[in-house]
Amino acid sequence: VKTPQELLQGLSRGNRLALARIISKIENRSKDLGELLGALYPLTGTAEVIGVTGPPGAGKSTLVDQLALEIRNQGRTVAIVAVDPSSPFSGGAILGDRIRMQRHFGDSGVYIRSLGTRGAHGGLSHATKEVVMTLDAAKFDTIIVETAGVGQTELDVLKLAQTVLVVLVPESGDSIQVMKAGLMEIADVFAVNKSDRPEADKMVKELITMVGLNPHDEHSWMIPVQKTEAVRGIGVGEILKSIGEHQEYLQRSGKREAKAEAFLKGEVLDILKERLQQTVADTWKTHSGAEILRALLDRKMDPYRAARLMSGEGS
Ligand SMILES: Nc1nc2c(ncn2[C@@H]2O[C@H](COP(=O)(O)OP(=O)(O)OP(=O)(O)O)[C@@H](O)[C@H]2O)c(=O)[nH]1
Ligand SMILES: [Mg+2]
Repeated sequence: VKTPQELLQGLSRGNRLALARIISKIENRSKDLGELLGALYPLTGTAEVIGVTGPPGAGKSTLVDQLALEIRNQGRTVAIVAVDPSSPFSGGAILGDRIRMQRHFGDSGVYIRSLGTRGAHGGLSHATKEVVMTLDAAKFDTIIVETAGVGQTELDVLKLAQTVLVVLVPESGDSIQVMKAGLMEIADVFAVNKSDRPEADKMVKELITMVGLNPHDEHSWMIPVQKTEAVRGIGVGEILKSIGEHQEYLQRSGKREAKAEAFLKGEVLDILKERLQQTVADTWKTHSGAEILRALLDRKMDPYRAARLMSGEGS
């Protein structure tokens, strides 16, 4: 059994086994996780984190694989995290993962990991954030987080990304869907994939119009709309260029730090909530917890005072 310190040393040396061990600890909510992630935190903060979302079957995975190849061609390393709240599987169990790995076989500059609901006790989005933090500490230049849909878990996951790429297809259609799903609010770059199909140009035009209708001034980021044909690698370079430009924009405008700030505040709040929940659950089991509960039932105490007592604020 490796100590957290040994695991961290392994991680910084690029040891893939150490990386895999830490990720299993995250999934199993291992007891020394807090200590481990705490020690790991100072090593983070350098990775470019890209979120990718869009409707099922839009070609997200295909596009992400192409982006990974392009990133490798530029000499940078890349980690892909595929998050699927509907999948009970985790780790290397997903068939698609193995197929993906084969494309990058023997290339230690690419790391691919799926996360399903198995073992994600603290919530899948929480586990995903921790995995991304670990990959950041492992010094991957770019981390791509691919999510399956636009549910709450997915939106939560996308908060940790600096740049969000939304992948659409001409059929998924009408721009109204984009508005309804709130995609305009989260997108930093649009890809209109499967542009080999008719209607692609029409959709590009509609999206550009919609972007223009968004309130903006000369300092705003205008969401670029790019046509792609992921299966043939067409338009991939342009997407990567747009992502790079958005990263520069974040840096220049100070929004990168503002995003990090909002994210970290949320993190601390999440940790506090988790702890408070545990404290409250523990209190009910004690003698004074039972007394409080009796007093509540007898209307001799109100829930507000009970909460004050349990948070240690006194009466
Ligand atoms: N014609 C065409 N097919 C494509 C293109 N890109 C992807 N596909 C195909 O679309 C199907 C779905 O692609 P995926 O990459 O798995 O899509 P996804 O968005 O990751 O799907 P989920 O993860 O299941 O939501 C596959 O059969 C791809 O080969 C494209 O540009 N043109
Ligand atoms: Mg996919």
